[in-house]
Amino acid sequence: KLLKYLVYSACLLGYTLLNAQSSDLKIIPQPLQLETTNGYFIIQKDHTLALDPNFIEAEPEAQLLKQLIKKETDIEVSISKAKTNATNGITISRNRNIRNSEGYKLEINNEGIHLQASNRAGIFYGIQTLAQLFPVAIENKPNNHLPFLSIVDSPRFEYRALMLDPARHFLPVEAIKKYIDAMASYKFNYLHLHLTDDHGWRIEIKKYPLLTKIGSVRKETNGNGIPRGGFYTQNDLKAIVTYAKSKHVEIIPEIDMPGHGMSILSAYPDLACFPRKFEVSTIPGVSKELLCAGKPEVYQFYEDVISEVANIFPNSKLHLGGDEAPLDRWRECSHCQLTMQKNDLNNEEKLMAHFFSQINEILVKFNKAPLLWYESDVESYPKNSTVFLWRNEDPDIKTQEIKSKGLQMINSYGRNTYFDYPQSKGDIPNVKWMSVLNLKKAYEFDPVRGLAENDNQFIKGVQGCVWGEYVPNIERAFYMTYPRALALSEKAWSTKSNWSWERFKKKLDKHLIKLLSKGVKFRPPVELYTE
Ligand code: TNX
Repeated sequence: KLLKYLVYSACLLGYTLLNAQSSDLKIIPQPLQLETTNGYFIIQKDHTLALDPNFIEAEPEAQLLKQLIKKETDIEVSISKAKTNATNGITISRNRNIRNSEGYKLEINNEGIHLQASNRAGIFYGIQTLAQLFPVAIENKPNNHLPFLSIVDSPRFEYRALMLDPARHFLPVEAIKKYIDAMASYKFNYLHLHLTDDHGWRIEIKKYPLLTKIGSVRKETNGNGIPRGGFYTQNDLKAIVTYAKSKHVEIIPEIDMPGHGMSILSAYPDLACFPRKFEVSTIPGVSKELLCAGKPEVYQFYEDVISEVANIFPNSKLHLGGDEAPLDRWRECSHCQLTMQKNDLNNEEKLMAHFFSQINEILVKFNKAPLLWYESDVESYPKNSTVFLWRNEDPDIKTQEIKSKGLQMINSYGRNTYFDYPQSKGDIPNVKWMSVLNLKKAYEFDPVRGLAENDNQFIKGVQGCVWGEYVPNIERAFYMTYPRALALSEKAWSTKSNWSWERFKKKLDKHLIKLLSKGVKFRPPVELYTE
């Protein structure tokens, strides 16, 4: 395995040296506007970093920039917050004319490095761009020389997400933080955590201690020899939220309902339509067991859970899952039939719509809007829902369906964004049903599916999903995420006119080396270097 890795690295290095002449700046995602001129600004010991006194809240970003410069050049610049007219050196200033709250301007000229934004997030993203301008060792350039340029940049989409699945395989807090570090440098701003599933319940809920006591533990391993189990305390999750915020990433928790709930039923079997002994699932697949839409205690359970979840995650979004919930049990159950009669519903699909409208009433109390995996057989979703396109069915038909229902959409179309799928044949032994999703296919993704600008406003963004059935640890999660997430970042942030597979390929080498230097082990995209 090591040998294979060394061979890959050697290919990479060879390719890099061949490309070292390229004057491309290799920024991923590609900025909106980028102009370059000849020359370099040289960072020197006596330079200061002047932070606009009207922009004092950007002090954490100023510190970040100071650390970046120290790491890349070993030069320690001092931060000054006094009003100054100095233009020589490094400046961070507020520019309220930059309308997009994540947008920024970055100028590097013979006077210095000048970064402007209207909000902290913009400064943060400007710094991420700047970080990519420092050379990697094999480029053989002095590390304190930054090329003259002018960048005006802002994101194409407001929602740019990756998803991890610690429900299938638990991932420790430190692992999640490391994941956040890497994604933030590519301007992703949401991390969706799939916290509950058949295979494990991962959030401490004080009112229902058995959820973690029983529901987070698996009886057996899944053939990989690694015992399954683990959960986050509420303080763990709060620490993740705070950490993510410092990187301008918002955590979206998912409580998957009414299906994918074997871990709940193993702890509280009375929440099923037909209580019996249930067990936390050990093999991948879709279960027929749902929480019972006809039992009032189910809604009480969700209200209690959501109230604790709302206290941990302050943001306004809660993912309710809603995927893969076969209706068999509801069809057979007298509680459900009664509920249907009482509410004048004539089929179980309407009961599903009723279920989500009940849950949405709870959400309203806690000031949350629902996110859901889109299923066309669900009669309707609450009006304020944002749904995720995901199934490998005709995506254009689904997109139109979502549009006609007046819902907002996130594009996480499986064949382009499911990073649990293999990057080459045989990458996931014994799993035949997943299609191969290589880097090129990830780059072919069109989030708005060719719709015209005036027709695609309901599409709010994109998400790459690293489902966890075959992802036992964070190393594997990184291997599956990169470099495909670099392709996705360009689809999430850059406008269509700035997409170019040929240029992306040329930019890649520098990023792979940067990722390695951060300890992120990706899958080498060998097919690019051998074809
Ligand atoms: C479908 S996508 C699922 C997940 C699996 C994934 C595997 C979705 C909403 N549900 O439960 O992990 O496929 O690719």
